[in-house]
Amino acid sequence: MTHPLIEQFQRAGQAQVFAFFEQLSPEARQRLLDEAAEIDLAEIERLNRMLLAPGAAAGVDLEGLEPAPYERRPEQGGDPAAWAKARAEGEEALRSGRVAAFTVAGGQGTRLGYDGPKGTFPVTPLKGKPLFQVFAEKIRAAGERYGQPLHWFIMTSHANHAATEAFFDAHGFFGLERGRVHFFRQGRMPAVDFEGKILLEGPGTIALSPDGHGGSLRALERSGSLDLMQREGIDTLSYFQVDNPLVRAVDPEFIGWHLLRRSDMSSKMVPKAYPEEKVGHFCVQRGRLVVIEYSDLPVAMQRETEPDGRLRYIAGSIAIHILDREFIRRIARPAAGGSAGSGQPNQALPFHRADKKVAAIDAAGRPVKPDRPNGVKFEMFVFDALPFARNPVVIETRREDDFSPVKNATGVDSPQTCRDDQLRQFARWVRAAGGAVETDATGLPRTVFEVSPLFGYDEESFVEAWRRLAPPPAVRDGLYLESS
Ligand code: UD2
Repeated sequence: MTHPLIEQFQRAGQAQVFAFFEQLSPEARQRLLDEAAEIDLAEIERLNRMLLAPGAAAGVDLEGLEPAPYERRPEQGGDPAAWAKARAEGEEALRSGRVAAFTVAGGQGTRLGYDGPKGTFPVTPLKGKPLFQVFAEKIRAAGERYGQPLHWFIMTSHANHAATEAFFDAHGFFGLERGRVHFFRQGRMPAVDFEGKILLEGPGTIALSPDGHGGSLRALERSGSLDLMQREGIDTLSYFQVDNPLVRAVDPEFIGWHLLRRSDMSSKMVPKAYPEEKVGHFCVQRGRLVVIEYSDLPVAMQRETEPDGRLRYIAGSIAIHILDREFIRRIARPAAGGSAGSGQPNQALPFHRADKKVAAIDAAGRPVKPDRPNGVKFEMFVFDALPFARNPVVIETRREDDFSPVKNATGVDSPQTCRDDQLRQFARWVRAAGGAVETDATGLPRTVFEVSPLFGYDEESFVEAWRRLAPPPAVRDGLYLESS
Protein backbone atom coordinates (compact mmCIF):
# COMPACT_ATOMS: atom_id res chain seq x y z
CA MET A 1 0.00 0.00 0.00
CA THR A 2 1.32 3.40 -0.83
CA HIS A 3 0.44 6.75 0.57
CA PRO A 4 2.36 10.00 0.07
CA LEU A 5 3.21 10.14 3.77
CA ILE A 6 4.45 6.54 3.82
CA GLU A 7 6.64 7.32 0.84
CA GLN A 8 8.09 10.33 2.61
CA PHE A 9 8.99 8.14 5.57
CA GLN A 10 10.55 5.56 3.24
CA ARG A 11 12.65 8.22 1.54
CA ALA A 12 13.79 9.49 4.94
CA GLY A 13 14.94 6.00 5.93
CA GLN A 14 12.07 5.65 8.41
CA ALA A 15 10.04 2.92 6.64
CA GLN A 16 9.91 0.85 9.86
CA VAL A 17 7.22 3.20 11.17
CA PHE A 18 4.81 1.52 8.73
CA ALA A 19 6.17 -2.04 9.08
CA PHE A 20 2.87 -3.35 10.46
CA PHE A 21 0.59 -1.06 8.48
CA GLU A 22 -0.96 -3.83 6.36
CA GLN A 23 -2.06 -5.70 9.50
CA LEU A 24 -3.91 -2.73 10.98
CA SER A 25 -7.63 -2.01 10.85
CA PRO A 26 -8.65 0.97 8.70
CA GLU A 27 -9.17 3.07 11.84
CA ALA A 28 -5.79 2.10 13.26
CA ARG A 29 -4.14 2.93 9.92
CA GLN A 30 -5.66 6.37 9.99
CA ARG A 31 -4.51 6.92 13.57
CA LEU A 32 -0.97 5.96 12.64
CA LEU A 33 -1.04 8.26 9.62
CA ASP A 34 -2.27 11.09 11.86
CA GLU A 35 0.57 10.51 14.30
CA ALA A 36 3.10 10.33 11.48
CA ALA A 37 1.79 13.61 10.10
CA GLU A 38 2.81 15.30 13.37
CA ILE A 39 6.45 14.48 12.70
CA ASP A 40 8.73 16.91 10.94
CA LEU A 41 11.07 14.47 9.17
CA ALA A 42 13.58 17.16 8.26
CA GLU A 43 13.78 18.17 11.91
CA ILE A 44 14.38 14.54 12.99
CA GLU A 45 17.07 14.15 10.39
CA ARG A 46 18.76 17.35 11.56
CA LEU A 47 18.61 16.22 15.20
CA ASN A 48 19.98 12.80 14.34
CA ARG A 49 22.87 14.47 12.59
CA MET A 50 23.52 17.01 15.33
CA LEU A 51 22.90 14.95 18.43
CA LEU A 52 23.29 11.27 17.50
CA ALA A 53 25.83 10.93 14.71
CA PRO A 54 29.31 9.77 15.71
CA GLY A 55 31.33 12.84 16.59
CA ALA A 56 28.18 14.87 17.37
CA ALA A 57 28.99 17.64 19.83
CA ALA A 58 29.16 16.05 23.26
CA GLY A 59 28.29 18.10 26.29
CA VAL A 60 27.56 21.75 26.67
CA ASP A 61 29.81 24.61 25.62
CA LEU A 62 31.31 26.07 28.81
CA GLU A 63 33.71 28.45 27.06
CA GLY A 64 33.86 31.92 28.60
CA LEU A 65 31.18 31.27 31.19
CA GLU A 66 30.73 33.91 33.90
CA PRO A 67 28.16 34.17 36.69
CA ALA A 68 25.20 36.33 35.61
CA PRO A 69 24.48 39.63 37.35
CA TYR A 70 21.12 39.95 39.08
CA GLU A 71 19.03 42.53 40.91
CA ARG A 72 19.45 42.01 44.64
CA ARG A 73 16.46 42.34 46.90
CA PRO A 74 16.43 45.47 49.07
CA GLU A 75 17.26 43.49 52.22
CA GLN A 76 20.27 42.05 50.38
CA GLY A 77 21.66 45.43 49.40
CA GLY A 78 19.43 46.22 46.40
CA ASP A 79 18.03 49.73 45.88
CA PRO A 80 14.66 50.00 47.70
CA ALA A 81 13.54 52.85 45.44
CA ALA A 82 14.10 50.74 42.31
CA TRP A 83 12.04 47.88 43.78
CA ALA A 84 9.26 50.26 44.80
CA LYS A 85 9.21 51.72 41.29
CA ALA A 86 9.05 48.22 39.81
CA ARG A 87 6.17 47.33 42.07
CA ALA A 88 4.18 50.40 41.06
CA GLU A 89 4.81 49.64 37.38
CA GLY A 90 3.72 46.01 37.81
CA GLU A 91 0.58 47.01 39.68
CA GLU A 92 -0.33 49.43 36.94
CA ALA A 93 0.13 46.67 34.34
CA LEU A 94 -2.15 44.37 36.34
CA ARG A 95 -4.78 47.09 36.66
CA SER A 96 -4.69 47.69 32.94
CA GLY A 97 -5.14 44.00 32.04
CA ARG A 98 -1.85 43.58 30.17
CA VAL A 99 -0.80 40.50 32.10
CA ALA A 100 -1.87 36.85 31.91
CA ALA A 101 -0.73 33.81 33.89
CA PHE A 102 0.79 30.78 32.19
CA THR A 103 1.35 27.32 33.69
CA VAL A 104 3.29 24.54 32.02
CA ALA A 105 1.59 21.32 33.04
CA GLY A 106 2.52 18.91 30.29
CA GLY A 107 5.18 16.96 32.17
CA GLN A 108 4.74 13.31 32.97
CA GLY A 109 5.43 13.52 36.71
CA THR A 110 7.13 10.13 36.71
CA ARG A 111 9.34 10.90 39.73
CA LEU A 112 6.35 11.60 41.94
CA GLY A 113 4.74 8.30 40.97
CA TYR A 114 1.30 9.92 40.82
CA ASP A 115 -1.21 8.68 38.31
CA GLY A 116 -3.03 11.67 36.86
CA PRO A 117 -2.23 15.21 35.76
CA LYS A 118 0.23 16.61 38.28
CA GLY A 119 -1.92 19.69 38.77
CA THR A 120 -4.58 17.50 40.36
CA PHE A 121 -2.17 16.38 43.10
CA PRO A 122 -3.32 17.48 46.61
CA VAL A 123 -0.74 19.72 48.30
CA THR A 124 -2.09 22.07 50.94
CA PRO A 125 -1.58 21.10 54.58
CA LEU A 126 -5.14 21.20 55.91
CA LYS A 127 -7.58 21.12 53.01
CA GLY A 128 -5.50 19.03 50.66
CA LYS A 129 -6.22 21.42 47.80
CA PRO A 130 -4.79 20.33 44.48
CA LEU A 131 -2.05 22.36 42.81
CA PHE A 132 -4.43 23.71 40.16
CA GLN A 133 -6.77 25.06 42.85
CA VAL A 134 -3.93 26.88 44.61
CA PHE A 135 -2.95 28.64 41.38
CA ALA A 136 -6.58 29.31 40.44
CA GLU A 137 -7.21 31.01 43.78
CA LYS A 138 -4.03 33.08 43.56
CA ILE A 139 -5.00 34.23 40.08
CA ARG A 140 -8.55 34.98 41.21
CA ALA A 141 -7.30 36.93 44.22
CA ALA A 142 -4.90 38.99 42.09
CA GLY A 143 -7.74 39.74 39.66
CA GLU A 144 -9.89 40.97 42.53
CA ARG A 145 -7.09 43.02 44.04
CA TYR A 146 -6.31 44.86 40.82
CA GLY A 147 -9.88 45.06 39.57
CA GLN A 148 -9.07 43.18 36.40
CA PRO A 149 -9.71 39.41 36.13
CA LEU A 150 -6.76 37.63 34.59
CA HIS A 151 -6.60 35.19 31.74
CA TRP A 152 -4.81 31.93 32.52
CA PHE A 153 -3.15 29.76 29.90
CA ILE A 154 -2.45 26.14 30.80
CA MET A 155 -0.28 23.92 28.66
CA THR A 156 -1.19 20.24 28.82
CA SER A 157 0.09 17.19 27.00
CA HIS A 158 -1.75 14.72 24.78
CA ALA A 159 -1.68 12.29 27.69
CA ASN A 160 -3.28 14.59 30.28
CA HIS A 161 -5.30 17.14 28.27
CA ALA A 162 -8.75 15.57 28.59
CA ALA A 163 -8.25 14.70 32.27
CA THR A 164 -7.10 18.26 33.01
CA GLU A 165 -10.13 19.85 31.34
CA ALA A 166 -12.47 17.39 33.06
CA PHE A 167 -10.91 18.25 36.43
CA PHE A 168 -11.55 21.96 36.01
CA ASP A 169 -15.04 21.24 34.82
CA ALA A 170 -15.81 19.02 37.78
CA HIS A 171 -14.66 21.78 40.14
CA GLY A 172 -16.46 24.68 38.51
CA PHE A 173 -13.13 26.13 37.37
CA PHE A 174 -12.42 26.92 41.04
CA GLY A 175 -14.48 30.07 40.76
CA LEU A 176 -12.68 31.46 37.72
CA GLU A 177 -14.55 32.59 34.65
CA ARG A 178 -14.43 29.67 32.20
CA GLY A 179 -13.85 31.97 29.28
CA ARG A 180 -10.61 33.17 30.81
CA VAL A 181 -9.00 29.74 31.29
CA HIS A 182 -7.39 28.40 28.14
CA PHE A 183 -6.02 24.88 27.76
CA PHE A 184 -3.84 23.80 24.89
CA ARG A 185 -1.70 20.77 24.16
CA GLN A 186 2.02 20.92 23.69
CA GLY A 187 3.72 19.31 20.73
CA ARG A 188 5.17 15.81 20.64
CA MET A 189 8.42 14.40 19.39
CA PRO A 190 9.14 10.80 18.45
CA ALA A 191 11.73 8.79 20.37
CA VAL A 192 14.43 7.26 18.18
CA ASP A 193 16.88 4.41 18.69
CA PHE A 194 20.61 5.08 18.81
CA GLU A 195 20.73 4.86 14.99
CA GLY A 196 18.10 7.58 14.71
CA LYS A 197 15.26 5.25 13.68
CA ILE A 198 11.86 6.34 14.98
CA LEU A 199 10.58 3.84 17.55
CA LEU A 200 7.14 2.27 17.61
CA GLU A 201 5.32 1.81 20.89
CA GLY A 202 2.95 -0.68 19.28
CA PRO A 203 2.25 -1.89 15.73
CA GLY A 204 0.06 1.14 15.05
CA THR A 205 1.51 3.63 17.54
CA ILE A 206 4.62 5.78 17.35
CA ALA A 207 6.60 6.31 20.57
CA LEU A 208 5.74 10.00 20.93
CA SER A 209 6.38 12.11 24.02
CA PRO A 210 6.04 15.78 25.00
CA ASP A 211 8.62 18.09 23.41
CA GLY A 212 9.74 19.69 26.70
CA HIS A 213 8.60 22.90 28.39
CA GLY A 214 10.45 24.82 25.70
CA GLY A 215 7.74 23.47 23.38
CA SER A 216 5.40 25.86 25.18
CA LEU A 217 6.55 28.75 22.98
CA ARG A 218 5.64 26.94 19.75
CA ALA A 219 2.45 25.65 21.31
CA LEU A 220 1.35 29.12 22.42
CA GLU A 221 1.70 30.23 18.84
CA ARG A 222 0.16 27.18 17.13
CA SER A 223 -2.80 27.08 19.48
CA GLY A 224 -3.75 30.67 18.65
CA SER A 225 -3.05 31.76 22.25
CA LEU A 226 -0.78 34.60 21.14
CA ASP A 227 -3.48 35.93 18.84
CA LEU A 228 -5.99 35.67 21.64
CA MET A 229 -3.64 37.60 23.91
CA GLN A 230 -3.26 40.26 21.27
CA ARG A 231 -7.02 40.61 20.86
CA GLU A 232 -7.38 40.96 24.63
CA GLY A 233 -4.61 43.56 24.90
CA ILE A 234 -2.28 41.19 26.81
CA ASP A 235 1.44 41.52 26.08
CA THR A 236 3.01 40.06 29.22
CA LEU A 237 2.93 36.43 30.34
CA SER A 238 3.78 35.25 33.85
CA TYR A 239 5.26 31.74 33.42
CA PHE A 240 5.51 29.12 36.18
CA GLN A 241 5.61 25.35 36.61
CA VAL A 242 2.74 23.21 37.80
CA ASP A 243 4.84 21.62 40.55
CA ASN A 244 5.42 24.75 42.68
CA PRO A 245 2.46 25.88 44.82
CA LEU A 246 4.50 28.53 46.64
CA VAL A 247 5.02 30.56 43.47
CA ARG A 248 3.80 34.15 43.36
CA ALA A 249 1.75 33.42 40.28
CA VAL A 250 1.55 37.10 39.36
CA ASP A 251 4.14 39.20 41.14
CA PRO A 252 3.91 42.96 40.55
CA GLU A 253 7.58 43.58 41.42
CA PHE A 254 8.75 41.01 38.89
CA ILE A 255 6.37 42.26 36.20
CA GLY A 256 7.53 45.81 36.88
CA TRP A 257 11.24 45.02 36.55
CA HIS A 258 10.50 43.27 33.27
CA LEU A 259 8.49 46.17 31.86
CA LEU A 260 10.74 48.98 33.07
CA ARG A 261 13.76 47.32 31.49
CA ARG A 262 11.88 46.67 28.23
CA SER A 263 12.91 43.07 28.57
CA ASP A 264 11.87 40.26 26.21
CA MET A 265 12.21 37.62 28.91
CA SER A 266 12.94 37.96 32.62
CA SER A 267 13.72 35.41 35.31
CA LYS A 268 13.78 34.94 39.04
CA MET A 269 16.75 33.52 40.86
CA VAL A 270 17.34 32.25 44.36
CA PRO A 271 20.80 31.95 45.89
CA LYS A 272 21.51 28.23 45.74
CA ALA A 273 20.98 26.47 49.05
CA TYR A 274 24.05 24.27 48.59
CA PRO A 275 26.59 23.83 45.77
CA GLU A 276 25.01 20.83 44.10
CA GLU A 277 21.37 21.87 44.34
CA LYS A 278 19.50 20.55 41.30
CA VAL A 279 18.64 23.84 39.62
CA GLY A 280 19.91 25.58 36.52
CA HIS A 281 22.60 28.28 36.89
CA PHE A 282 22.22 31.76 35.42
CA CYS A 283 25.44 32.62 33.58
CA VAL A 284 26.66 35.03 30.95
CA GLN A 285 28.46 33.70 27.91
CA ARG A 286 29.72 35.85 25.05
CA GLY A 287 27.54 38.68 26.29
CA ARG A 288 24.34 36.64 26.43
CA LEU A 289 22.32 35.34 29.34
CA VAL A 290 22.23 31.54 29.50
CA VAL A 291 21.07 28.88 31.93
CA ILE A 292 23.36 25.92 32.42
CA GLU A 293 21.61 22.90 33.90
CA TYR A 294 23.07 21.34 37.06
CA SER A 295 23.80 18.19 35.11
CA ASP A 296 25.90 20.17 32.60
CA LEU A 297 27.97 22.29 35.00
CA PRO A 298 31.01 20.39 36.29
CA VAL A 299 30.84 19.77 40.02
CA ALA A 300 34.09 21.70 40.54
CA MET A 301 32.41 24.80 39.06
CA GLN A 302 29.25 24.24 41.08
CA ARG A 303 31.44 24.34 44.20
CA GLU A 304 33.63 27.32 43.20
CA THR A 305 33.57 30.17 45.71
CA GLU A 306 34.38 33.88 45.74
CA PRO A 307 37.03 35.24 48.11
CA ASP A 308 34.28 36.02 50.65
CA GLY A 309 33.20 32.37 50.65
CA ARG A 310 29.98 32.85 48.68
CA LEU A 311 29.33 30.44 45.86
CA ARG A 312 30.54 31.86 42.55
CA TYR A 313 27.69 30.35 40.51
CA ILE A 314 25.10 31.29 43.07
CA ALA A 315 22.12 32.24 40.91
CA GLY A 316 19.81 29.24 40.79
CA SER A 317 17.01 29.15 38.23
CA ILE A 318 13.65 28.22 39.70
CA ALA A 319 11.82 28.24 36.38
CA ILE A 320 9.80 31.41 36.91
CA HIS A 321 9.83 33.85 34.01
CA ILE A 322 8.03 36.76 32.42
CA LEU A 323 7.75 36.63 28.65
CA ASP A 324 6.84 39.29 26.13
CA ARG A 325 4.17 38.18 23.66
CA GLU A 326 5.96 39.30 20.51
CA PHE A 327 9.20 37.75 21.69
CA ILE A 328 7.40 34.41 21.97
CA ARG A 329 6.13 34.86 18.42
CA ARG A 330 9.65 35.49 17.18
CA ILE A 331 11.01 32.36 18.84
CA ALA A 332 8.03 30.23 17.82
CA ARG A 333 8.29 31.24 14.17
CA PRO A 334 12.01 31.62 13.61
CA ALA A 335 11.72 31.70 9.84
CA ALA A 336 9.01 34.34 9.76
CA GLY A 337 10.23 36.40 12.72
CA GLY A 338 13.76 35.87 11.50
CA SER A 339 16.45 38.25 12.32
CA ALA A 340 14.13 41.09 13.19
CA GLY A 341 14.84 42.34 16.65
CA SER A 342 18.07 41.22 18.18
CA GLY A 343 19.86 40.56 14.89
CA GLN A 344 20.02 36.82 15.48
CA PRO A 345 20.02 34.74 12.29
CA ASN A 346 18.23 31.77 13.82
CA GLN A 347 16.25 32.06 16.99
CA ALA A 348 14.80 28.55 17.11
CA LEU A 349 15.22 26.78 20.44
CA PRO A 350 17.72 23.94 20.34
CA PHE A 351 16.72 20.41 21.29
CA HIS A 352 18.47 18.49 24.04
CA ARG A 353 19.11 14.78 23.87
CA ALA A 354 17.93 12.57 26.75
CA ASP A 355 18.74 8.87 26.70
CA LYS A 356 15.74 7.07 28.16
CA LYS A 357 14.14 3.68 28.61
CA VAL A 358 11.46 3.78 25.94
CA ALA A 359 8.62 1.25 25.90
CA ALA A 360 8.81 0.01 22.30
CA ILE A 361 8.37 -3.01 20.04
CA ASP A 362 11.14 -4.69 18.10
CA ALA A 363 11.24 -5.43 14.38
CA ALA A 364 9.18 -8.59 14.93
CA GLY A 365 6.55 -6.60 16.79
CA ARG A 366 7.47 -8.01 20.23
CA PRO A 367 7.40 -5.57 23.17
CA VAL A 368 10.85 -4.83 24.59
CA LYS A 369 11.16 -4.17 28.31
CA PRO A 370 14.38 -2.17 28.53
CA ASP A 371 16.34 -2.21 31.77
CA ARG A 372 18.66 0.53 30.50
CA PRO A 373 18.20 3.34 28.01
CA ASN A 374 17.34 2.00 24.58
CA GLY A 375 16.38 5.22 22.91
CA VAL A 376 16.66 8.97 22.74
CA LYS A 377 14.03 11.62 23.44
CA PHE A 378 14.36 15.17 22.20
CA GLU A 379 13.25 18.07 24.41
CA MET A 380 13.36 21.84 24.32
CA PHE A 381 13.92 23.98 27.44
CA VAL A 382 12.22 27.33 27.83
CA PHE A 383 15.30 28.99 29.32
CA ASP A 384 17.12 28.42 26.02
CA ALA A 385 15.14 31.42 24.79
CA LEU A 386 17.10 33.70 27.14
CA PRO A 387 20.16 34.15 24.88
CA PHE A 388 17.81 35.56 22.22
CA ALA A 389 16.11 37.99 24.58
CA ARG A 390 16.75 41.70 24.51
CA ASN A 391 17.50 43.29 27.88
CA PRO A 392 16.89 40.12 29.92
CA VAL A 393 16.68 40.83 33.63
CA VAL A 394 17.24 38.43 36.50
CA ILE A 395 15.82 39.40 39.87
CA GLU A 396 16.40 37.84 43.25
CA THR A 397 13.51 36.38 45.15
CA ARG A 398 13.17 34.87 48.59
CA ARG A 399 13.01 31.13 48.27
CA GLU A 400 10.45 30.92 51.07
CA ASP A 401 8.13 33.25 49.11
CA ASP A 402 8.36 31.60 45.73
CA PHE A 403 9.76 28.10 45.57
CA SER A 404 8.98 24.73 47.10
CA PRO A 405 8.32 22.24 44.32
CA VAL A 406 6.77 18.80 44.59
CA LYS A 407 8.96 16.52 42.50
CA ASN A 408 9.73 13.35 44.43
CA ALA A 409 7.50 11.01 46.43
CA THR A 410 9.78 11.31 49.48
CA GLY A 411 12.85 13.26 50.65
CA VAL A 412 13.78 16.62 49.11
CA ASP A 413 11.16 18.46 47.07
CA SER A 414 8.43 16.09 48.19
CA PRO A 415 4.83 16.59 49.34
CA GLN A 416 6.11 16.63 52.93
CA THR A 417 8.74 19.36 52.42
CA CYS A 418 6.27 21.41 50.39
CA ARG A 419 3.56 21.11 53.05
CA ASP A 420 6.04 22.24 55.73
CA ASP A 421 7.16 25.20 53.61
CA GLN A 422 3.54 26.28 53.14
CA LEU A 423 2.98 26.09 56.91
CA ARG A 424 6.16 28.12 57.56
CA GLN A 425 4.92 30.75 55.14
CA PHE A 426 1.52 30.97 56.84
CA ALA A 427 3.26 31.30 60.23
CA ARG A 428 5.53 34.09 58.96
CA TRP A 429 2.52 35.97 57.66
CA VAL A 430 0.67 35.64 60.97
CA ARG A 431 3.70 37.03 62.79
CA ALA A 432 4.12 39.84 60.28
CA ALA A 433 0.52 40.80 61.00
CA GLY A 434 1.22 40.86 64.74
CA GLY A 435 -0.42 37.51 65.54
CA ALA A 436 1.06 34.75 67.68
CA VAL A 437 1.99 31.31 66.47
CA GLU A 438 4.27 28.76 68.05
CA THR A 439 6.94 27.30 65.82
CA ASP A 440 10.05 25.16 66.08
CA ALA A 441 13.53 26.50 65.32
CA THR A 442 12.97 26.11 61.55
CA GLY A 443 9.83 28.24 61.70
CA LEU A 444 7.51 25.25 61.31
CA PRO A 445 4.31 25.82 63.31
CA ARG A 446 3.22 23.23 65.82
CA THR A 447 -0.35 23.51 64.58
CA VAL A 448 -1.74 22.57 61.18
CA PHE A 449 -3.69 25.46 59.76
CA GLU A 450 -4.19 26.94 56.31
CA VAL A 451 -4.58 30.27 54.59
CA SER A 452 -6.63 30.38 51.40
CA PRO A 453 -5.08 32.54 48.68
CA LEU A 454 -8.48 34.24 48.63
CA PHE A 455 -7.76 35.45 52.19
CA GLY A 456 -4.17 36.42 51.51
CA TYR A 457 -1.82 35.35 48.74
CA ASP A 458 1.27 37.23 49.86
CA GLU A 459 2.41 38.89 53.04
CA GLU A 460 0.93 42.25 52.20
CA SER A 461 -2.54 41.00 51.30
CA PHE A 462 -2.50 38.66 54.31
CA VAL A 463 -1.60 41.42 56.76
CA GLU A 464 -4.38 43.63 55.41
CA ALA A 465 -6.95 40.84 55.70
CA TRP A 466 -5.79 39.77 59.17
CA ARG A 467 -6.04 43.30 60.49
CA ARG A 468 -9.64 43.49 59.32
CA LEU A 469 -10.54 40.56 61.57
CA ALA A 470 -11.89 41.71 64.91
CA PRO A 471 -10.66 40.02 66.95
CA PRO A 472 -8.09 37.98 65.03
CA PRO A 473 -8.47 34.24 65.64
CA ALA A 474 -6.12 32.12 67.73
CA VAL A 475 -3.92 29.94 65.53
CA ARG A 476 -4.94 26.37 66.37
CA ASP A 477 -5.17 23.04 64.63
CA GLY A 478 -7.81 23.10 61.92
CA LEU A 479 -7.96 26.92 61.53
CA TYR A 480 -8.81 27.80 57.93
CA LEU A 481 -8.64 31.44 56.89
CA GLU A 482 -10.93 31.49 53.94
CA SER A 483 -11.84 34.88 52.60
CA SER A 484 -11.37 38.41 53.77
C1 UD2 B 1 13.41 22.20 36.14
C2 UD2 B 1 14.63 22.95 35.60
C3 UD2 B 1 15.60 23.27 36.71
C4 UD2 B 1 14.91 24.01 37.85
C5 UD2 B 1 13.70 23.22 38.30
C6 UD2 B 1 12.92 24.02 39.32
C7 UD2 B 1 14.83 22.01 33.37
C8 UD2 B 1 15.61 21.17 32.43
N1 UD2 B 1 15.27 22.11 34.61
O1 UD2 B 1 13.87 20.92 36.55
O2 UD2 B 1 16.67 24.06 36.26
O3 UD2 B 1 14.55 25.30 37.43
O4 UD2 B 1 12.81 22.91 37.22
O5 UD2 B 1 11.81 23.31 39.76
O6 UD2 B 1 13.88 22.63 33.02
N2 UD2 B 1 6.89 20.23 31.46
C9 UD2 B 1 5.98 20.33 30.44
N3 UD2 B 1 6.22 19.64 29.31
C10 UD2 B 1 7.33 18.86 29.13
C11 UD2 B 1 8.25 18.77 30.18
C12 UD2 B 1 8.01 19.46 31.35
O7 UD2 B 1 4.96 21.03 30.55
O8 UD2 B 1 7.48 18.29 28.05
C13 UD2 B 1 6.62 20.97 32.71
C14 UD2 B 1 6.26 20.07 33.86
O9 UD2 B 1 4.88 19.82 33.89
C15 UD2 B 1 6.72 20.90 35.03
C16 UD2 B 1 7.94 21.65 34.47
O10 UD2 B 1 7.80 21.65 33.09
O11 UD2 B 1 5.76 21.87 35.38
C17 UD2 B 1 9.28 21.13 34.94
O12 UD2 B 1 9.62 19.94 34.38
P1 UD2 B 1 10.65 18.92 35.01
O13 UD2 B 1 10.07 18.32 36.23
O14 UD2 B 1 11.07 18.02 33.93
O15 UD2 B 1 11.89 19.86 35.41
P2 UD2 B 1 13.05 19.55 36.43
O16 UD2 B 1 12.52 19.24 37.76
O17 UD2 B 1 13.99 18.56 35.85
